[in-house]
Amino acid sequence: MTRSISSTSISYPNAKTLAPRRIWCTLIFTSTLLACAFGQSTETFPPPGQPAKSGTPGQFELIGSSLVSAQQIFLGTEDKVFFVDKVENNPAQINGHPAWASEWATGPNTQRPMDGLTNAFCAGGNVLGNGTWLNIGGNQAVTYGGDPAESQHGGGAYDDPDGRRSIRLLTPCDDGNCDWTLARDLTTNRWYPTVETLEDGHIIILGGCNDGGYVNDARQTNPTYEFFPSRGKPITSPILVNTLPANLYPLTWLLPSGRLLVQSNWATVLLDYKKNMEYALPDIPDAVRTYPASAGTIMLPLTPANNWTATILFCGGSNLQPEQWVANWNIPEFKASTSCVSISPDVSKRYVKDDPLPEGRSMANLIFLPTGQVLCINGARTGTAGYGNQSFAIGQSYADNPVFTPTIYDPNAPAGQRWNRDGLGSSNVPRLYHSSAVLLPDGSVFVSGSNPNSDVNVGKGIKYPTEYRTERFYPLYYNERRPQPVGLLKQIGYGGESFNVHLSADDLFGDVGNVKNATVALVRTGFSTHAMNMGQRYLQLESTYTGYPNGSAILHVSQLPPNPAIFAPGPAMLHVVVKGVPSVGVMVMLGNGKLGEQEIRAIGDLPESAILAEGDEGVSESQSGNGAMGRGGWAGLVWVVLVGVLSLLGSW
Ligand SMILES: *[C@@H]1O[C@H](CO)[C@@H](O)[C@H](O)[C@H]1NC(C)=O
Ligand SMILES: *[C@@H]1O[C@H](CO)[C@@H](O)[C@H](O)[C@H]1NC(C)=O
Ligand SMILES: *[C@@H]1O[C@H](CO)[C@@H](O)[C@H](O)[C@H]1NC(C)=O
Ligand SMILES: *[C@@H]1O[C@H](CO)[C@@H](O)[C@H](O)[C@H]1NC(C)=O
Ligand SMILES: *[C@@H]1O[C@H](CO)[C@@H](O)[C@H](O)[C@H]1NC(C)=O
Ligand SMILES: [Cu+2]
Repeated sequence: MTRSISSTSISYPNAKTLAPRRIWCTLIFTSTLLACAFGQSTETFPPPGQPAKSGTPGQFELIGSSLVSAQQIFLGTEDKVFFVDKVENNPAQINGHPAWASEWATGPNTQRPMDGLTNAFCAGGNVLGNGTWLNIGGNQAVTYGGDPAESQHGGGAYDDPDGRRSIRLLTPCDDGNCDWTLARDLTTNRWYPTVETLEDGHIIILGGCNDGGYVNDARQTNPTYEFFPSRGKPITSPILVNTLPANLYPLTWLLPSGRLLVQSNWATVLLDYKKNMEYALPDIPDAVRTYPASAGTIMLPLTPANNWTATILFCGGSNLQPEQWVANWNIPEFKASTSCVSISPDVSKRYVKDDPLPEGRSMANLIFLPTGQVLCINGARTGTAGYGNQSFAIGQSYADNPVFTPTIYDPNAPAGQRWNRDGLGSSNVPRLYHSSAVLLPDGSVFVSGSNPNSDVNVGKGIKYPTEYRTERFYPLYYNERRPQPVGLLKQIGYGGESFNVHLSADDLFGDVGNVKNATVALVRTGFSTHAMNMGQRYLQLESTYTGYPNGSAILHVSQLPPNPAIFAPGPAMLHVVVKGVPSVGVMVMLGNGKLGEQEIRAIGDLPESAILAEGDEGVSESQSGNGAMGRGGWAGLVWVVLVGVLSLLGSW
């Protein structure tokens, strides 16, 4: 790919267009200089190919049995899904005890057990700006049946130390040689904490409790937040103080304004973590969305069309009143909510009703597809998260009536038509409490887990066992020929020079007009647990296009908007979507790959979109080959240099 001064910017000056061109030549020129000066990387990926395996569009495929149950999963590299389970009697062993962590290589479909080090039961997780994943908090050491162990320092039946203060780190690898390590402990216990990545690639850790139960209570709550790397003692959060008992795993998103939206039980606030201030927003309507009501939640796509404004969607959950959060009535029969509501907290304080789910659901996972549509998968029509030995439980499950058929939300569809399950088949595997899902680079969705049991519980006649069966779900685009874009950057900055992505006539399905709808999207697939994918986010980069008479085209693509609060630094998948068909994703680094303040650059301007016809002036001259410039080109270059130098001297 050429990254010389953009040829489109310097072709054919003429009287009519000189002035605007002059301005954006300056921008391009200066941003090129800035990019050089600050060492912005221009390394690109080889074009992604076609998916390595085939699948049946709309259907699930059982791909094997996991080594540990998938309470928590994340995509760590383009090939590897990492699992973290609670400590339990999984048959897979590591270092002389049952494994509660593992790795699944999605290409070869092979696995290896990993040492989870301390009890990661209902931990939180997310990724740092430097690409290292964190798994935070957990439960005390346990023995058979999930009962407390005699020793909190290992050596019992499962040899698991207390995990409540643990910060476990994993820098994912593709050679099978990476392992979890422990950082210095948290200062307080956190079972069920939320973890969110911040503008500087550090993370904030919110909430949790000391020793669990169906819900939280005043005796054991930890209504505080703290940071990693540490910024000192935990800070008390009023919303977490005021929202007992359903305040575990508070639903939290970094907003483009730099504040955090925190939704807990019925309450909502904006948290300014830099000033330790909370600002009340209205209560959420219709249902409790936090654990154990466990709605599906997601920040909708941030796009040029919505000016990268964050809208958070909450779907399902359970309309339980405060006195009902006790496990002494028939919870598994209680109908889950169908209600979907959204809020755009940076621009409006109001919750807005959205199209309801086709059926009530607790524990739905909302998973981004590379198209920006949202797959709603897993969960139950009745009951809630949680388990116990009460007689009303189904086995030990507090939920019943699994939903086996996914449904897809299209944020661009008109109201009333956003949910659609046309062409989607069903799974045979109930995915209830402690199930998870994550998007894979080929656009299929990895689905695993479900374990409403205090310890491994498998065998005949068990309705909701400890689930190891693992599936891939293939969206309808799965078997289409995928675009193979050339020129995808390995590292994307906050602002900076635009880059060119080449699409062949085949990539455009034989119609250059399809480039008009082509989009370039970043997806952070997130850390999946308890019907949340912490850190999950979708952003469409700004782009324009030039289509050529031979049917190929170039997408001119801006880097990220110059604000890391819109999309925190760290790894993400990059896809080009043509006619609703995504390229196989490549894993890019957003920001400089380091913890700390990110460099912000001026946004380079983009050429105007055009589909050139045969004989359009300049096509052959300015675009043919790399660097062959006609007379107009040289004249343009002189302009650029002159104007650039003048502007640098500050006389413009
Ligand atoms: C990322 O930062 C953390 C915290 O400083 C550190 O432990 C980890 O090794 C870093 N990862 C990489 C890949 O540099
Ligand atoms: C629940 O039942 C399981 C299986 O019988 C048992 O191992 C466990 O100790 C029980 N837990 C509680 C809290 O009673
Ligand atoms: C887009 O958002 C930014 C702040 O993030 C604001 O400065 C700008 O005015 C907005 N543009 C439009 C067209 O609303
Ligand atoms: C492509 O974009 C046009 C105009 O924005 C729109 O009418 C059309 O529905 C889009 N097609 C697809 C397949 O998204
Ligand atoms: C199509 O035309 C463009 C612009 O002239 C050129 O860069 C590209 O190489 C051509 N592609 C093919 C396959 O001929
Ligand atoms: Cu849990």
